[in-house]
Amino acid sequence: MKKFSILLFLSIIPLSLFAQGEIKLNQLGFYPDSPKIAVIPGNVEGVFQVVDASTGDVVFESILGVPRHWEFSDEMVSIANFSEFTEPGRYRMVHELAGSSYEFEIRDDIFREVSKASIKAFYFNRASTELKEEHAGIWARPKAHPDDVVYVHESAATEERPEGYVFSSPKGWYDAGDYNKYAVNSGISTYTLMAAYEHYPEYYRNLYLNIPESGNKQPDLLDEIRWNLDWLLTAQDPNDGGVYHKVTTKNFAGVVMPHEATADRFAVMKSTGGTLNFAAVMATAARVYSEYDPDFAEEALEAAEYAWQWAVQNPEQYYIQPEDIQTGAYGNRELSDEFDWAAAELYITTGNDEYWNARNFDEINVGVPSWGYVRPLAWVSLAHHRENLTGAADVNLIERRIMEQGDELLEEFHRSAYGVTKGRYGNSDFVWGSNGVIGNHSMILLQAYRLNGDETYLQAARANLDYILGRNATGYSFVTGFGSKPPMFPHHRQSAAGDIEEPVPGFVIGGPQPGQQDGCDYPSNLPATTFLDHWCSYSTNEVAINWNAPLVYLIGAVDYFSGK
Ligand code: G3I
Ligand code: 9MR
Repeated sequence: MKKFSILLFLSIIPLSLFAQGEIKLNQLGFYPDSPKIAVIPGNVEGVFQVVDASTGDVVFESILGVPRHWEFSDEMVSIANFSEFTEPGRYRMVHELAGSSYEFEIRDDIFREVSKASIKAFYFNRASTELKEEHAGIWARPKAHPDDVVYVHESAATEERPEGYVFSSPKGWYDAGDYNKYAVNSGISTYTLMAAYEHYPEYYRNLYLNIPESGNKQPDLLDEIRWNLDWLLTAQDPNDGGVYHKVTTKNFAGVVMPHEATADRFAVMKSTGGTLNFAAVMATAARVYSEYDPDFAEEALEAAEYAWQWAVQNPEQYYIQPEDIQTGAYGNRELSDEFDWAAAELYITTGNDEYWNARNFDEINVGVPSWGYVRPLAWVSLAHHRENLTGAADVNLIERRIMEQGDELLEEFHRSAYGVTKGRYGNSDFVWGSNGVIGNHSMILLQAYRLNGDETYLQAARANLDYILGRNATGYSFVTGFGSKPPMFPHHRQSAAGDIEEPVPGFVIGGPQPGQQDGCDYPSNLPATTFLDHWCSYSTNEVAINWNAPLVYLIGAVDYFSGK
């Protein structure tokens, strides 16, 4: 009967009403046992169906929730909840007026491939190496940016290393769609990947990424991270411990492949921000690599303490972009959070109370991490290590702080018409890199889940992953190569130059935000829909390591807790 009625309405409703993709859901799909939510725009009500993708048979039917307004896209939306349906398979969702969704799957390991790809994206952004076909497939490319000749820029000149001094600073990841390497943004990105390993080692020990180091004794994720740590170590001046803010060309390259971008590279200004990010990352690396590479761990800790000393002696070397340098600034004049984070990581790794006492942890709350606000990372690490801290730390306070932040986000999960936490902080959740923001919300939610085991925090994190993979107001899956409607024209030079049509997979693009700093012609001004899948749109459609890292963390955690 159900089958009959659906065929009947398919035949009588004009085709134009069936624009695929009006129904917003995770375009990959769902775990059998997890909540399954779709968002239906257009102020509609009534019955929705889940149909078998190949036969069209109705397999589940229920009633939409009451339409509600989502202020960030200024639309009325209803929730279709089909969590009760648990049968593995391929399906579509159908609603009489809203049409049909893209196909999706219900499967035990639904996010395994995207989990790997989100890490592999870092491999694709490696500087100083050829990407061989056996690892990179159709995205293979020649070696580029050896960075064995890097010039000290005037802004970084010292007696031992005057302007024009040449040193070698190879490896590392390209920051984003550009080809430069920035210490500040390396900080949160590298840390977040290490946190994924530190929190879920069993998951990552066996996750095979097919990178050149696969098969060595160390887990692939740690091999990938090491590529950037090796670069970062070279960005520290051995003469004083200070860290160059960036290794960069003077201007952004054109739309060319990496090996065609051959302009001179410069080490620009030592900064307190860059140096503190370095200290925090190296202190974390000293813990994370101690099992597989104790010598490296020791080297990392020494480098971290050296950097900390420089920062303490030079607390206000704010980055100022020199006139002849046009590339990313990552400038930041509020560094108390960088000091807190570096102190916390050094304290955890060394057990030395002096680091704890250097800061006032009693008074500060958590917040949401970003490249310019790293204090939450201190709390993430403190919470993970809370059983092994010295008496100086207040474990109850650490737990309370994480739970307060988790609860704040959870309020929005319950309130939001899209059922996500994005929007908790209003329009400021829709800034350049807004998909990184929701990734970082999720990272905090997952800490709350790890502390108290209440499934609601995990559900909220999974809902945020649904947002990234399609349950959002643009109807895109924001991860290249994944979903029915992924970005095809990201602001990623490697993807835009060359002859390969598909962009390099596994990258989350920055995401909608209304700033329009690139001056492209946008179809909308609203926070959640100002987005263009076009090269032009570097303010919404670029990729970046600090947005991919929380995606890695989120997918890995979800797959670890819910996947089979
Ligand atoms: O913090 C303010 C906030 O107070 C204000 O309400 C809001 C309103 O617009 O703006 C916020 O500042 C934004 C800032 O990012 C922090 O999110 C700026 O508008 C925005 O222009 C700025 O964008 C940064 C962008 O570079 C331009 O500088 C992004 O965060 C940053 O991720 C991005 O990074 C670039 C690198 O420079 C170069 N490599 C590519 C990378 C990704 O696009
Ligand atoms: O490609 C650059 C991108 O990586 C940066 O995030 C962005 C903002 O700094 O700038 C992009 O480069 C643009 C430059 O700023 C202005 N001219 C056009 C460039 C992109 O084609």
